[in-house]
Amino acid sequence: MRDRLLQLEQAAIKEIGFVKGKEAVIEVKIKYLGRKGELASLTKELGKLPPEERPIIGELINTIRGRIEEKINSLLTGFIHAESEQRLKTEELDITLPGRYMSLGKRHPITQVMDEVIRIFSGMGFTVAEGPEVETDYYNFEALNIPKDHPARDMQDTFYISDDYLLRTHTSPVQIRVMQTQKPPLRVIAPGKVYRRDSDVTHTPMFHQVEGFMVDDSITFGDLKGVLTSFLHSLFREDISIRFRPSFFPFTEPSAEVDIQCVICNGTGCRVCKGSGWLEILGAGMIHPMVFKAVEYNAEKFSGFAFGLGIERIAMLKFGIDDIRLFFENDIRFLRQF
Ligand code: FA5
Repeated sequence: MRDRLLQLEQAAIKEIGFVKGKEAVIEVKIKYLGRKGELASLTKELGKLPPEERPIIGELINTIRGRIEEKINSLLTGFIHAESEQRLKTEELDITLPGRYMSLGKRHPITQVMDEVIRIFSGMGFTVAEGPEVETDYYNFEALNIPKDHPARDMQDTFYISDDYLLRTHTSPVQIRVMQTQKPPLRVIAPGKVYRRDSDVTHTPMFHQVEGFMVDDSITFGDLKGVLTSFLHSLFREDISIRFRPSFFPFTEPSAEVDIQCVICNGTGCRVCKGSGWLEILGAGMIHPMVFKAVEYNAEKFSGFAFGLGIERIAMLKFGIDDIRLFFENDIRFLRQF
């Protein structure tokens, strides 16, 4: 048995000496050391030996297995190393090749302007409130001093869902919702989507407004002008041309609209400003006593101003866009510019 084991070792070592590649080494390993290999079949014969010889031969088998294994493993490591050296030499990395372009998403220009507006008002101490886009007739009109037969309902072409429910036409209903639940002093903005049956170069059926209002015991029209002027100076630039124009809203008295000089034509007149040289961006005024009555505020004690600005119009002026509908066509070539 001892001789046969030593012969097996010699044969294995001789064979290992001739192998030329990784696969061949693995084959030799399986042939001699595998579960059904030659060493395993000799091991099976251990049981036929006299008991006193078994541990001696058993130990010899282990030693031979160790020696063959050591030779095979060192050969295998050599082949693996040589193979990787070879790959390093042939597979060169060309670091001058251009990388794969990963295009990064960007915030939509309307979101950018919205975030900027919220940032500026937050800096002036305004908090943010939200309200539902599907509103009741009461919040969108009645509580804002626009009863059912009021001609002002025609100012905002409404998408009705039923007699009582509609898509809000402005963010002003949020004024009512906030004043019903909070007491003055209040300094609140309410950003969101609004809907009207409207479509041309300066009107879209869905657009964004930011409502703002301030209520305390001695708020004046001067505060309204001061807050809005300082907001517009931060949003555009200090020397932007602004004008306050008298207007009418049933929920404010007195009321005004604010225009900004048209940047598309520099005030000379174009299709965007309809030849006027100005673009209207917001409506505003002192909160009407009837609105205070609807939310059970004492109009003798409190006064306040409110405004509602159109985000798309501001974005048109900021980025020099001459058709509001471009913001919603989702043409990637247009959106990539911002
Ligand atoms: C209102 O919606 C009033 N709720 C604003 C207000 C609030 C007045 C608080 C007084 C007190 P108006 O309908 O003018 O007002 O709209 C406000 C702004 O929204 C406009 O100045 C304009 O910038 C923008 N806007 C109006 N209609 C559209 C439209 N279809 N598409 C895009 N922007 C619009």
